[in-house]
Amino acid sequence: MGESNCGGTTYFGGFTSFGAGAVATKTFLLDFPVSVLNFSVTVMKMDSVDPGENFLISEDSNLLREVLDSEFSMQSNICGWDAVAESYPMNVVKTFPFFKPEIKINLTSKLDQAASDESYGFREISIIPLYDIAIADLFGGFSAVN
Ligand SMILES: [Ca+2]
Ligand SMILES: [Ca+2]
Repeated sequence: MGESNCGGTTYFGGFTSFGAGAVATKTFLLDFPVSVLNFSVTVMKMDSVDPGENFLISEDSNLLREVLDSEFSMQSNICGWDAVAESYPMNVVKTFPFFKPEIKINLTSKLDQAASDESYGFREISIIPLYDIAIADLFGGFSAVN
């Protein structure tokens, strides 16, 4: 899988790169105990994605978020072979409980045609740990300093 350009912005995947059956997977190590994660990724629908051909974000085999093709604020035929080179990225955010030392992210879609006909591109993945600690535990750990 490679990169593509859409409206002057470089995306991972996208036109001629991420079509039917494409899966992007990466495991991120978390070097500290985490109880809640905030995951975000910027997604761009490209060319002529058909209704219901949604973008899927999973943690291992657990679906975190199904991004509907209709959620994108754009028309069809953006950044395809004969298409308008404009960019309408959408930031997708999901916060969820998480208790493992690493997280395997899978990005795929319900596209059923070649990447030269319909595709999704993505960029700017972030994984932010959120500590779900009771306030009593948090302040209980401090020592008094005069
Ligand atoms: Ca299709
Ligand atoms: Ca097309």
